[in-house]
Amino acid sequence: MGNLLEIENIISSDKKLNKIAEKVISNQRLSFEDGIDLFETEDIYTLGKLADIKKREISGDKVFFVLNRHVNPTNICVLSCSFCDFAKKKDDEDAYEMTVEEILESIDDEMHEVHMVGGHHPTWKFEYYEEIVRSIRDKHPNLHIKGFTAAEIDYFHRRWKIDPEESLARLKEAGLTSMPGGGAEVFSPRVHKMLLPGKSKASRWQEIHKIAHKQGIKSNCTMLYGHIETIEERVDHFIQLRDLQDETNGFLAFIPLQYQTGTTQLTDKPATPLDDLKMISLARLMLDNISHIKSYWVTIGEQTASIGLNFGADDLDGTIVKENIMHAAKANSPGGLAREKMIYLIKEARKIPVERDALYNEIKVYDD
Ligand code: V47
Repeated sequence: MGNLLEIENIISSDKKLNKIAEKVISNQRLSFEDGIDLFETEDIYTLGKLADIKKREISGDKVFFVLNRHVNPTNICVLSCSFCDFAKKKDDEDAYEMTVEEILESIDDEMHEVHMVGGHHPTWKFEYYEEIVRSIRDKHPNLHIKGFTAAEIDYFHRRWKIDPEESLARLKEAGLTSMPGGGAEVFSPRVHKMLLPGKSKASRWQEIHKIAHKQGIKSNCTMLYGHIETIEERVDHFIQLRDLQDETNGFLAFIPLQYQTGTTQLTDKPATPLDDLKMISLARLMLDNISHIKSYWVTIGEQTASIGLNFGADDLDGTIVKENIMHAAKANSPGGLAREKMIYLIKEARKIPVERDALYNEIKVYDD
């Protein structure tokens, strides 16, 4: 094996990393302890290189992006999660509610995906959400509608007694094609208890994704990092996601979401670019059964996101047009990126840009 590491030119001064490298090269699954060692390594270059080797095994030199639009129908939310700047109460000055017409106006035919998530509205009926999805589908039959976090699906049950089997089946019938990964936050019961009063438990998030996968609805998964969570809790989160994927094979992509301190200020030590790159690399190495890892420019900025494409990520997410959740928490990134900018960032990272739809069907390869 020593030889193989030499051929790949990945000999590190960190002996533990060399051991893990041997496992990666010979396609062995990484353990919890490996995950901790990877987080603790000071050799970020070898870590990135290993993750890039793994990435190339899965998607070659391709890096995906999608022409999409984020739609957040309302920011009114019954919850008060301590990390969230987006949620407002009905009487707040900046609370808003969108009509179906306003939502339709914000979508054009060039897009391939609508990403729709919103607050847990106290009085909007489930039927209104069905109407939104159906209206988008009727007006844009070729558009993929990725919508509703597991937390929203759980809320429909708690608020309207419509269980996830029924709400997901009805939303699918109305036109829903996949689900975003939000609401997972960090699975640790300790973190949930401290940050998410009233939000459904991690086990419920997992249960709802299982139900979606059973119904043929693919989904994404996420981790919100850089607040009060420990390294052990991060690695445990990865392993729980990997176990779930072994069971259902329904996850398309993992998105590391860097906590934006905004006004909630849960930490005075927000994640640094180095931490962002470690998260991307670890995701690629630990989640050996999830095809795509996003370098989410909205939370980590265009610069780090572009570097992330050489640290294991194979997806730059989308053009988005107008992002609300992270920008409510004062994210520094622009509200949206043009297609040309995404192609430029990917090419500059020496990768091949591939425009995709929400299910990773390739629309156009920019290999000129
Ligand atoms: O679940 C809320 C997060 C998530 C903050 O599936 C915050 O393709 C950082 O899930 N700082 C929603 N994050 C966004 C989301 C997502 C985004 C992009 C792509 C996909 C996908 C999913 O936003 C929430 C929560 O974890 N969030 N507040 C904050 N201050």
